[in-house]
Amino acid sequence: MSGFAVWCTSTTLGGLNYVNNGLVGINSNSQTDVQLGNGFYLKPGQLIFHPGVNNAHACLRFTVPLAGFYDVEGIFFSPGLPSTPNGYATTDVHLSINNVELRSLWINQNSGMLIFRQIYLNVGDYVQFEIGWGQNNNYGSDTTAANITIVAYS
Ligand SMILES: [Ca+2]
Repeated sequence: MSGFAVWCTSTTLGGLNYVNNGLVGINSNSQTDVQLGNGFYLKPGQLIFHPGVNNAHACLRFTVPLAGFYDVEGIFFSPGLPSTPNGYATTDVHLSINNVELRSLWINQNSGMLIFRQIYLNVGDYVQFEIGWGQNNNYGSDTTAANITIVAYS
């Protein structure tokens, strides 16, 4: 699948790293959609993450470069058509700052969002979105798209 960049840890219990520990991926094409079989359907620049077997959480982390007020917004949804395996992710998504969870939600064939406005953050704080395997306790077909926006007030 060309144009699809994947990040995962190099630690493995045996087998594929992205299966054991989850993954973060992005359609790195700026002009072209990426499609995998009848599953993923990712617009240019679309970010996704996927939990690992045994509920290993994949995470997206932003480390604060400058102290100040920020708006943090994340929108999450299944990246496939409803009739395809990746059209019904069953996951749990968590938002934390410095390992303190602020909010979480379930994704079950739907979409959800986490929004926090005007949060004061210090240099080096980290804002983290994590994904787990959801209510069905299975990581299969759990690819979840993430549209995350973090904006600083000047
Ligand atoms: Ca699941």
